[in-house]
Amino acid sequence: MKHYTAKAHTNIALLKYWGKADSELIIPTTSSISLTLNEFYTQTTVWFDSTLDQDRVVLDGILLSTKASTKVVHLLNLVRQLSGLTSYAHVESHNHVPTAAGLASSASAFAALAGAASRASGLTLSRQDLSRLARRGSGSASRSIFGGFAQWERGHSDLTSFAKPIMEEVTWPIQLVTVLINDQPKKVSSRTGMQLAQTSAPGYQQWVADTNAANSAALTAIFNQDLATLGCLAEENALAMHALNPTATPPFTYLTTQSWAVIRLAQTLRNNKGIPVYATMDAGPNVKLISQPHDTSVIMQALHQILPNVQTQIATPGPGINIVEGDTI
Ligand code: 2P0
Repeated sequence: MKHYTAKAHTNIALLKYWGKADSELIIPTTSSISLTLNEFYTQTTVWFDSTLDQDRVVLDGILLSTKASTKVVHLLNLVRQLSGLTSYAHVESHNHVPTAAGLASSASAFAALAGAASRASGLTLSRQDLSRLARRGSGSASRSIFGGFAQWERGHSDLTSFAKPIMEEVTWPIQLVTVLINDQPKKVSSRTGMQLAQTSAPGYQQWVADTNAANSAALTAIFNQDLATLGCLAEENALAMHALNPTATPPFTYLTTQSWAVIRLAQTLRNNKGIPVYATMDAGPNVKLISQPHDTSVIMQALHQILPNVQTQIATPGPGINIVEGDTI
């Protein structure tokens, strides 16, 4: 059967998804807002093959075990249900989200898989339906269908929970400086972490209410190209999310002493030098600094003063998913 290849970029949430109203369908408790990044992406080719007796998933040249491919097979099963196809599939995926970039690849991976697998099965889904399908692989993947700023509306059912574009062409200067914090603590997966926070952190419902309320303010800030308001909303939301985790049972945290030093640095650069730089953090210790390209050298200088050998990666707004027939894009 025909081969299809999809390229999807990863995204960073400015207002976070941290908990599920329905864990089977991956319906979130909050609407979230993200920025898709140009520099980091996954490229995936899928073709169905009636001679296979199971799905065959190759990631960066390595054939995955049945256990390691569980989430991929789950998404392929949904594609088979939707298309009526019964064959198994070949999946060949290349991640251009280096572990060293400190960014999660599940958003780009499941968006690319949903795109390539749906087209290879004969389906031609709208971007909205593609977002719904990607969501079933990993929640944040719903947002990687779109470029630039996107909003995942939490909705209340499989049909109503999907991402939509806010501003796909970002013409104002915004970048993300990822600060790589190396002394990574023992890892709690985001799936486990969000479940622990949701089921046992006393302030969880307040965080949900605040995040949902912040969505409309963030939309206005994006339309107004207002980095200061957007950055403050993002930093507040990330800090509040990370404040839940140590109050969960059992308590946990993703942030280290070095993460806190970088968060404080952003606050100091703002308060003492008037530089618009705002921190956001996901399910790990790395801090991402939302900032303007214009301020890169001041930020780097300040960073290297507190963490002399720290590594950084700069990312800018990127495009939505691209799907083509064949093996390359
Ligand atoms: C986000 N994160 O909004 C949040 C902020 C991490 C912190 O989405 O369980 O891999 O597969 O739906 O999408 C990471 O969680 O979780 C995530 P699942 P996912 O980007």
